Parts: sequence; C-alpha cells; structure tokens
Amino acid sequence: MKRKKVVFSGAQPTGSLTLGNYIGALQNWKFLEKEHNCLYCIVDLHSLTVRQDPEEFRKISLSFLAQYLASGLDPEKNIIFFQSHVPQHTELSWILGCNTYVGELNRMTQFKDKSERNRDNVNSGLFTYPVLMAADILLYKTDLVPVGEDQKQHLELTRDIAARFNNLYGETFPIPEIYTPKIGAKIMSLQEPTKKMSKSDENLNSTILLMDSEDIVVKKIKRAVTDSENVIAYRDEQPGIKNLITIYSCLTGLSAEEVVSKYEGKGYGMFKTDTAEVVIEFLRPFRKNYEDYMRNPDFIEKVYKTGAQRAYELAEDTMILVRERMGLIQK
Ligand code: AQP
Repeated sequence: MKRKKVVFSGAQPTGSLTLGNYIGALQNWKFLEKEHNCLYCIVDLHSLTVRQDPEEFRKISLSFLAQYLASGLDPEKNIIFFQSHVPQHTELSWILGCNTYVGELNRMTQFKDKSERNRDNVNSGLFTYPVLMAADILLYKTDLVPVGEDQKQHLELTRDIAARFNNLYGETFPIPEIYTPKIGAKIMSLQEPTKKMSKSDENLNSTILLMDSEDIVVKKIKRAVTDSENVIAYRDEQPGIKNLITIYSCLTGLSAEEVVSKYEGKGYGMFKTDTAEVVIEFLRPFRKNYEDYMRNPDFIEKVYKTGAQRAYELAEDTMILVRERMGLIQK
C-alpha cells in the first residue's frame, strides 16, 4: 500500500493567532487532514527566542491549543502536541546544527528582522531558530509543510540541510515541499499593507486576531489603510485594497476576480463594511468553539498528552536511524 504523505506544521505561541496565521497556514491544515498523516505542533520552544512571562506563557500555550481545535482541526485525525513534550526535537536540532553553516544562518531575513526588533535580546536561539525548525520538520520524515510565504526561506534551508545529511550519511530524510495557499500566503498589515500581518506587531490596529470581538473587527477594518483611487481593484499598486480583497476571497471561497466584479462601481466604505461582516461571520463559530474548549481543560490535556505520545513514537523511530547513521552508540 502507498505510504500516506506526512504533513507537519506549527505556530509559535506568542500573543494570539492572527487572521494571517489562519489564512496562510491553519486553513490549509484542516484541508490536508483528510488525506494525509498530519502533525500540528505548538512550537513553544521557538517562542523562547523572545523573553516570555512564564505564567502568561503557560496560558497562551493552552489557549493556542484551544484555538487550533476551534479552527476545526480534528484531534482524532491529527497529532496535535507541544514541541517541548517531545525531546527529540532538540536532540535532532543539535545534530542538524552541526551540519549547518553559520553563513547559511546569516542569510536568514527573519533573523535580521527579529534581531532589529529585539535589540536588547539578540540571543543565539534567535540565530539558530531555523535549525530547530528544520528538526521539527525532518523528525517526522515530513513530505509537505503548509506555511505562509514568510517561511519559504526557512523551508529552503531545511531542504538543503536534509539533502546534505542524506549525502553525508545515507538516505534518511525525504526532501520536504512547501505548501502555500494560492491566494493568501501573505496577509498584509492593515496599517502598513506592504508589510506582513504579524502577531507581534505593536500597532494593534495592524492585525485581526482570531480572538477579536465583533466591534474591534469593525473598527480595525474601517481604519485599514487604503488609497485615494476609490476603485476596488486587485492590483499591487493598491496594496491595502488588494489585502482586503484577499481576506474576503479566502474566507468566502469567491475568487479575487469575483469579489472585484461584485463591488464594481461601489465605494470603499461599503466594501469595508461587508469585509468586516465576512470576517465576523467566520469568527463567530470560531469564538464559540474556542470558549467551549477552554471550559474543558481535561479534554485539552487529553489531546496534548495523546498527541505527544504518538509524536514521541514517530520521533524515536527517526532518531534511532539518525543516531545509527551518525555513529552514536544506541541506548
Ligand atoms: N501574514 C501572514 N500571512 C500568511 N501566513 C502567515 N503566517 C504568519 N503570518 C502570516 C504563517 O502562520 C504560521 C504560524 O506562524 P508562526 O507562529 O510560526 O510565526 P511567524 O511566521 O513569525 O508569524 P507571526 O504572526 O509574524 O508571528 P510573530 O509575530 O510571533 O513572529 C506560519 O506558517 C506562517 O508562515
């Protein structure tokens, strides 16, 4: 029988998930669960590259798990777990780090961006983060990685590391492919639509959070930066409007062209009101599910414990092979 493809992805539990995280990644996760073996991880160790308040961090991590479930991921079909519960991630990360060049890590644009934003804490974890990400992916012999466009460079590096390891030590890892949505792979900031929407953006009006109330969504979309053309067109010269069309399209299933023709001759005011309505309609069931899950901590715990157990077994199978390939004495 043909082996089902393995899918791995994750998000860092910092702040709260944005509509960008959902459209760029989570929406595809749900889609892929039907025909693949999927592992969806809360990559909590990655969050430590930025200082966290421990009490708050614990709450955010659990809230992320509830948000994964609220966005429709089925814990029976998928392995849902915390990265820190499966110690092989850090073990493989060390081994891969010994096969990654400093020059390669120096080229990572996210490191440059994040170290500028966190000047008082440019730690070595921030620099080696892409190696841990490569380990997250390769540990499960992943074939497909559904992520947003911002992760492309890290995924290219993962592929290079996998190919190098296979060449040096023998065929071990499949070379993973990136899987991005055709439209919506990069949802932009509502305030600076040439920059990606990011959950750590200090300007709260830039992001729509999955946890935002209806009033807040309306306010944020009303304030979204547009232009003075007053024509609803899907083109790079109008990045603010293009972004809103993208959001509208991804949440309704209409193509960008269909959205444009629906609003032909209409003003920005009406388009923004309708876009806010589309977002609210999407968020309403999400919120209800989220609250139901948060009222059920026992269920949440069962999901992450079962997930970690299943992930651990798969991870250990890979590590036995990796240790063998590297000449480490088996336990
Ligand atoms: N704006 C975006 N549009 C489309 N996809 C996006 N993703 C992030 N932002 C957008 C995708 O969401 C997944 C989870 O992201 P992450 O938690 O790993 O962190 P990130 O990529 O660094 O995203 P953020 O929101 O910008 O987080 P912070 O501010 O904490 O660094 C990934 O698949 C990502 O591609």
